[in-house]
Amino acid sequence: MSNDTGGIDKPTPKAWFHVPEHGENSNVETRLASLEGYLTPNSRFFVRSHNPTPRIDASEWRLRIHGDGLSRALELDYAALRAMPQVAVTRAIECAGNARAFFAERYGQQAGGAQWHTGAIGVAEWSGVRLRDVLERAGITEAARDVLPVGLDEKGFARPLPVAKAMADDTLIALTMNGEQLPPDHGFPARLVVSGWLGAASIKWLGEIRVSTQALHTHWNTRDYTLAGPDYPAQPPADGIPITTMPVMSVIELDWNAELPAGEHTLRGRAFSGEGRVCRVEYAVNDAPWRDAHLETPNIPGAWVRWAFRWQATPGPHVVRIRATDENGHVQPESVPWNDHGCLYNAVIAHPVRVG
Ligand SMILES: Nc1nc2c(c(=O)[nH]1)N[C@H]1C(S)=C(S)[C@@H](COP(=O)(O)O)O[C@H]1N2
Ligand SMILES: [Mo]
Repeated sequence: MSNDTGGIDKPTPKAWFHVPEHGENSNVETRLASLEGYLTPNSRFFVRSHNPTPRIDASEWRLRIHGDGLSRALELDYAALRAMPQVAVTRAIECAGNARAFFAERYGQQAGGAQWHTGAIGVAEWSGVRLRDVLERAGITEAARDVLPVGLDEKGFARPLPVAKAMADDTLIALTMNGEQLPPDHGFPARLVVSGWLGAASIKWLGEIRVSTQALHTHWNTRDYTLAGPDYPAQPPADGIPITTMPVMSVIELDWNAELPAGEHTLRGRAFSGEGRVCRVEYAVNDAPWRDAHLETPNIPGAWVRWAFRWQATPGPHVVRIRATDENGHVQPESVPWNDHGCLYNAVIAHPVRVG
């Protein structure tokens, strides 16, 4: 292993990944400067796991679907899922804690958790079975309220979602990622993909789905992955507001404190907004006024859009700022109020660049 990432199965070379400070050893963020095409290759996709990657034998594996919101319990094996109609979607998965490190910069105090910069996001083409198709096969009833997918990793990571989101067209039990069998680190043999929601909704190594007529609560929608702190009301039993969709945000394909030669450069990056679509990206270098960056195609809702601008770089230190706006008029703010878990940091970031 080239980094201290012993819980992860795939190689994590420094050319492709950063290891965030104070992370567990099953966390790596994508080095955005290493991205090339629209999709994040599986080999470079960030990994955020609360437990080491489990080794699961697909031939022994079963998905158990049960609960009082169903007419019948169901057990599906890998072959049965593969035999059902397969659907493909291109969607982002972004950790709710992406960019958490910037709370420390702004408030002089670290929010608890891995100190991610902006690389805890990736976009892939996922294919598999609609969760809705499975729930309908189990005879989901009118009274069903919450759906709890449970992971097979050591401590059984599990976070509920409401029936409406579970039944959405693009909520998948994914079996493939960018045309390959799901890699072990990303949830083999099956993971949920919950479009536009925080990454923690997209349960990996799925083993069980419980459908309840009651509101469901786990550690992961009450004590963590909530907006909690002085500016946020508690929503008992949660210590704050349980996080659902991800806000508008942009990232730049440059390392922190990147060094560039003087001369003309094309600076590139990506912008995204939960379930929606980004329609404008602006940039400002140092104190210059905001100007529009060029948006490329494709621009898939729930995934991201690539942006670019030309920059005549003169020697010295510079600061590059990027600001995205989505189709609903949401703009990246100048600041984000403190929250104890350091989630949803989507403020404009002053990115330092040194030109030699
Ligand atoms: N079973 C299980 N699913 C999980 C997790 C986990 O620790 N265990 N981590 C979640 C979190 S917090 C995120 S951000 C995404 C990360 O997905 P990735 O590792 O494929 O990038 O997976 C989610 N699904
Ligand atoms: Mo996450």
